[in-house]
Amino acid sequence: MSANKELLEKCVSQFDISGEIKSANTYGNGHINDTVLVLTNNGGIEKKYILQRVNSNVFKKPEQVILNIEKVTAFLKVRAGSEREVLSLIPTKDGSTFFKDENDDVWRMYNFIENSICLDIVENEQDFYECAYAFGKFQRDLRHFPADTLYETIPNFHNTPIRFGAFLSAVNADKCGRAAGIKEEINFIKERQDFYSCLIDAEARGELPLRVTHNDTKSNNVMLDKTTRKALCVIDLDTIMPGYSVTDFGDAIRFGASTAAEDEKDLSKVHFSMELFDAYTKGYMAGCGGKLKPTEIMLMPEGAKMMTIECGMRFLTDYLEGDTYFKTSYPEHNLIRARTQLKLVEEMEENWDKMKETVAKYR
Ligand code: ADP
Ligand code: GN1
Ligand code: MG
Repeated sequence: MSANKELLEKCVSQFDISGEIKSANTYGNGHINDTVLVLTNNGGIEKKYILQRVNSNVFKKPEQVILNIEKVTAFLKVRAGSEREVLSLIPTKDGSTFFKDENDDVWRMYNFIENSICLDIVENEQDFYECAYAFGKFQRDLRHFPADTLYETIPNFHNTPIRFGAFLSAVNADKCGRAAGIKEEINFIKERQDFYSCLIDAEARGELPLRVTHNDTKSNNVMLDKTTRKALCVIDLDTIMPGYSVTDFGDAIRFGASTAAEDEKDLSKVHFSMELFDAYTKGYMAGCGGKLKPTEIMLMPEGAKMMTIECGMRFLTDYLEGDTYFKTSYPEHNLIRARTQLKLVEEMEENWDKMKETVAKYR
């Protein structure tokens, strides 16, 4: 999937940036898009940009992804204190917000958030609090954004019953002959099927409002200031769509409240941390600034468990279908990722009462 040098140079040259291009190299640890760090030199002043090829296998209408981002970043810019607090699309020389190459792939460029870091593994509670605050504030800042103007860039993205249906189809088709080797994981997911509609049911009862949500709230989608480690900017805006606050909360927990990486092979290192859960809950509530309904706050543990088991079934579905969705580095990568998710689900179930007490404490 990585672009050749010639194509990269062509793409970079489309955008309205000044100075000589010093380098353009693959960057970051995302599972979806191709990300390139572009370094320029303008009379001795170096400047960085982020160039990305939108994954057209995942986003079937990439132009709609860019249109959503245009609207949301313009809305957030008015509320931001500085240019490090919001992504800005750099226009092309002919004034467009993206460039379409000869393969019909869509490329976009962003300002680089300077002197910042993002966390592939959360090392302490304070950093996680900051990530939570950033996503909570994002929710609060967008609460008056007109949700009906957004395209649904991936339909039913966090609709777990539909994800479960896709998982069952992949098990039945068993395209790569991998199902026999993962019976235990398949049973784990099937045993919990009564749970998968609980958020949709809560929405139907009026307990869970639809909001503008980020839908991919991993800690490596928040930039923190390198020195102060305070939250600066929420990135990876491709999946902004109407959704539930509890799934934004939950996706962050599944990724960040683990004591190990998402693809840790040694499951004895993978634990659900109640300390990190507590820190994130506190930070998210503070960031949201009291704008959540009590009923949705009480459903946050369900959001965490739902996102974790949903992600587990998504990784397993991709494993069964031959690894066509998530980027993988070795043949069992999606299976390894799925196993960490299922381990976390088990430990969330063991800690269920404590999770409920924690969210009640901060309500
Ligand atoms: P993906 O959808 O593949 O996860 P992201 O948009 O999250 O792509 O980008 C991948 C990584 O690139 C991020 O985790 C972050 O490290 C880095 N990155 C992306 N955008 C920026 C930016 N504007 N400034 C600094 N780093 C960025
Ligand atoms: C993908 O793009 P990235 O790496 O931030 C995926 C998320 C998954 C995540 C699992 C568009 O996120 O939904 O939760 O991997 N993004 C998309 O790590 O499918
Ligand atoms: Mg990302």
